[in-house]
Amino acid sequence: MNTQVAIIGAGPAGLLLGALLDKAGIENIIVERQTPEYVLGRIRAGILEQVCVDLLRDAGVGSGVDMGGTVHHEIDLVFQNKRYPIAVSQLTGGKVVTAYGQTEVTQDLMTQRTQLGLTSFYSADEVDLHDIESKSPRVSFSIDGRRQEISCAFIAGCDGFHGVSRKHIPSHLLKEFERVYPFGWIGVLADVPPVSPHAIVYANSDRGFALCSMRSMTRSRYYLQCPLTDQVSEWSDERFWDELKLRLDPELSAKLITGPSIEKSIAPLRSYVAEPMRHGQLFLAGDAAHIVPPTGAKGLNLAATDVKYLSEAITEFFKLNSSHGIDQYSARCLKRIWRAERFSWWLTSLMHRFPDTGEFGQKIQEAELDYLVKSQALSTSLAENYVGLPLDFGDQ
Ligand code: RFL
Ligand code: PHB
Repeated sequence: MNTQVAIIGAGPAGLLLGALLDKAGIENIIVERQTPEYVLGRIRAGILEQVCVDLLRDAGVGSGVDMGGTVHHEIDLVFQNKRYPIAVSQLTGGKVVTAYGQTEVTQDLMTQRTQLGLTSFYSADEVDLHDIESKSPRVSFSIDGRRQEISCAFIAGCDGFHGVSRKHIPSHLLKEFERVYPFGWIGVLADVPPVSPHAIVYANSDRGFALCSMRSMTRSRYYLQCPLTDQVSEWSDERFWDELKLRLDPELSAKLITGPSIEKSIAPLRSYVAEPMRHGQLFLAGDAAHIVPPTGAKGLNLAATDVKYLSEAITEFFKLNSSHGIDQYSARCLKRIWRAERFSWWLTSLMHRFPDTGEFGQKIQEAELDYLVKSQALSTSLAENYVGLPLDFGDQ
């Protein structure tokens, strides 16, 4: 098989890249290790920046988020049992975020890809990359035991943190930056109305962090900080709801509607960046190149901007015969990535209980939160990062 771009991974990064390239008239094939059902079953992101919503519209799948998304103008911070609204929209000249699930984004892109008749291989085993330093790289894989091969001009490694692509960058050329946090998040999805439908709630309690989010007016997503050693089986629904109530302010606790969970999982928290994001004809995008802890809701949004830059660069190469975009790709992405890494690390540090910082650490957090909600300068800093810094931030 021949194509212009072979995309490894059918998560949001791979699917969105495929859609944007197709719009620009560039052929692409996606190779995914899992089944479509498995990909859709992973419950992850829920908050989209405006830049991400605009990209979904550009890719031709805006109707899902336009009809099913809930626009948020505010986020709420809870500490010392009190809730403080941060008017992110007012503080950023009218910018908003939209609550719309990664599962829904993925489903919209998958449906469109099927309707357009674009080629995707799911359940691909032993995916391998070849000759990435040459002008004609290849991707090989097995479907039902039969070996297949794609020849292409570029390979996009959109295969997430545990994918194969990044491993093809020689280790002496790849610099990795990492911080692993000493706790995880247990998340529950339930068909109950969200306790706070118009603002995501981030709670710093002396029992640990809690987050109230949503997927729709009838489906909620909640998270609790938990020890990394915890197993999902140790968290009955009842234990989860009881603990969540203890970490929220009294008004929200009283309003919380509980019900049976439809999904429950534990995720570790990590900050990670791999530099550079290109080697030869291989380009990394999304979680394949970087991870942020989910506290700032930046992971999917960063994947979307990587893919925007990559689709522009590849289009420039094929349509204008210019390598400028592909040569700048890694540096252009990394500027935005490190800003989001800083913000996600800061919000994670501010909102969680750290086992080793004790009461001193908690007092410092409370002093900073108190300053944050009273200072227009610090609230504005939180707000402008939360809605997403402009694409041309710092370029003027
Ligand atoms: P994905 O989604 O991991 O997709 C990668 C795909 O590649 C496939 N794959 C392979 N395919 C072929 N060959 C191989 N060898 C392969 N190895 C892997 C995988 O099966 C998969 O289908 O990466 P992508 O596309 O870069 O997307 C990134 C996002 O998924 C991620 O950044 C976000 O989910 C992070 N995140 C959040 N981001 C936000 O912007 N807003 C949020 O509110 C938000 N909340 C979250 C989150 C992540 C979370 N977890 C579980 C880490 C909440 C949580 C709890
Ligand atoms: C989610 O809805 O899953 C979500 C929302 C906000 C975050 C992280 C996850 O910061």
